[in-house]
Amino acid sequence: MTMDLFDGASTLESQEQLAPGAVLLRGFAAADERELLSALAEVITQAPFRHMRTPGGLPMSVGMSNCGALGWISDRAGYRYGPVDPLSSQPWPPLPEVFLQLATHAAERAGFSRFVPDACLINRYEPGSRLSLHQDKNERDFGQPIVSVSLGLPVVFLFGGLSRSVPARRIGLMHGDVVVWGGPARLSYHGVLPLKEGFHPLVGSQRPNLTFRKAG
Ligand code: MD3
Ligand code: FE
Repeated sequence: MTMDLFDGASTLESQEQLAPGAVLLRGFAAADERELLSALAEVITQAPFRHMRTPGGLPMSVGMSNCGALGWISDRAGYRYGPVDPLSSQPWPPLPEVFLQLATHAAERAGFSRFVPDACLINRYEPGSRLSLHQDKNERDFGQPIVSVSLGLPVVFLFGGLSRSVPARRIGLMHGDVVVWGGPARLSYHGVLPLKEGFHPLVGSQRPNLTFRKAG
């Protein structure tokens, strides 16, 4: 456990291996919270949150957007990555430098020294929003990790195994927590329980989550 004192604010950081390849960096993003949130707000003015539809046609409860060269898209045609925001017919906004720095530093800390994400999926949970158990399989190279950054309200994250039938562990993820999912954990089933009501002083009644990927 390390403690950093700066600007009158203090942050507690710790590092924990959840499973082979899965590293939880508690508080890793806390020092950058304001820069991250203002960069996020700028991205969202260009590519607003929207409720994408599953291939079955139902709107997802999580609002989503993207930044980076590629963005994750779900619609009646299926799940995929693409360079253009279907709402604006424009390229997704570029990855803000503070996003890129955070993702590469977190990956490095977890032992992935050459992670260069080209996609950031931005999920926005509101009270009641959930994400059912799934695998992330739309990326080209499963040798590359995914880095996730939790902001705002806390949530219970479900971390399962390589088959749907493995019972999932429940892990609390809070504002500033970063998880690197690589190696044997890369294809684990995972999900998020419904977000509870609450209020975060900087973020309000929501949970933005950033997931950085090397998609192409
Ligand atoms: C474990 N997002 O966007 S982040 C997703 O909190 C997604 O918004 C969740 O699952 C969220 O696909 C979870 C943690 C996460 C992300 C990707 C993973 C865990 C993962 C990929 C493989 C294994
Ligand atoms: Fe996922």
